[in-house]
Amino acid sequence: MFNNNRRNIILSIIVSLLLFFAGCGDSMTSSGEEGGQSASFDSGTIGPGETFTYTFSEEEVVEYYCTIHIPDMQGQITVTSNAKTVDRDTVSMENNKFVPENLEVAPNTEVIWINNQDHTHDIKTGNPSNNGGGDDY
Ligand SMILES: [Cu+2]
Repeated sequence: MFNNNRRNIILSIIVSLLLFFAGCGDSMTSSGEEGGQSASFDSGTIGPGETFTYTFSEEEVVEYYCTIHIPDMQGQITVTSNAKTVDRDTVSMENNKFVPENLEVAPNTEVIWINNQDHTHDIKTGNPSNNGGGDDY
């Protein structure tokens, strides 16, 4: 009986992980773009004053949005070797916007998002308008 309990817990963890990875694969294939974005992340909840960082390695345009405040809160990171090389660059979250909305960085730049508001945000790669045909939920 004890073993059964434990097995159920392990099973539910495995199922959760599978669902998580299935969700990732789905959002990548449903982007519909040639090659898609190689950068892919989901920050989870970012509370007031909290930050999220991600280092972009490949030259590409990465679209992202806040799942709580779509469609208003969207941004993109343009990774290009034409951009000035800095170790780290910053995007501020204020007035339910990403500022700047389009940030140009050189490859291997660490971008840090700072939540400067008194409520939570999150950051997820992709474009919500591309999810129309998806069946994520
Ligand atoms: Cu938000």
